[in-house]
Amino acid sequence: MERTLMIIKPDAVAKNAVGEIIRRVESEGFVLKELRMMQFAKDEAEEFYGVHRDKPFFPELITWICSGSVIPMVLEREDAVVYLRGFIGETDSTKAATGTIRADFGANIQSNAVHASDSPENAAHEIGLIFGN
Ligand code: 3AN
Repeated sequence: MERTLMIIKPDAVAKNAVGEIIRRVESEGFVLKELRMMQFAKDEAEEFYGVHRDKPFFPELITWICSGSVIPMVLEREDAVVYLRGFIGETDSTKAATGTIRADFGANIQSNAVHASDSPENAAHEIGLIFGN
């Protein structure tokens, strides 16, 4: 069994899509291990998205992710990291495959409904940042 971090982002929370997104991941065999509702402070968001610090979209990303409530959760399943990344669809919601969470609930490359860790190492790091060790 492997654990990954998923975050329901401000756009999807504002759309009342939380229940449907959790229903979909549970239907795929993910087991919910931790869950909270929070709003990122600027310094927390900058740490969380630290790998993107030098990207042109970084300031806008930080402002946006701090703009409303988010719902991070730890999900457990066999092959959780790779499976969830495939299941949510690609980063840009306008390009994500039909029926994926990002296609159904996101709008574009920034407002893309959910975050999912991209490696087991990053999952452990991100889970630690949000839920402690
Ligand atoms: P993913 O979330 O699929 O791993 P990353 O790590 O490349 O994608 O990007 C992290 C977040 O940064 C994305 N979820 C998105 O909200 C934002 N982002 C990525 N690329 C862009 C971009 N070109 N313009 C605006 N926001 C972006």
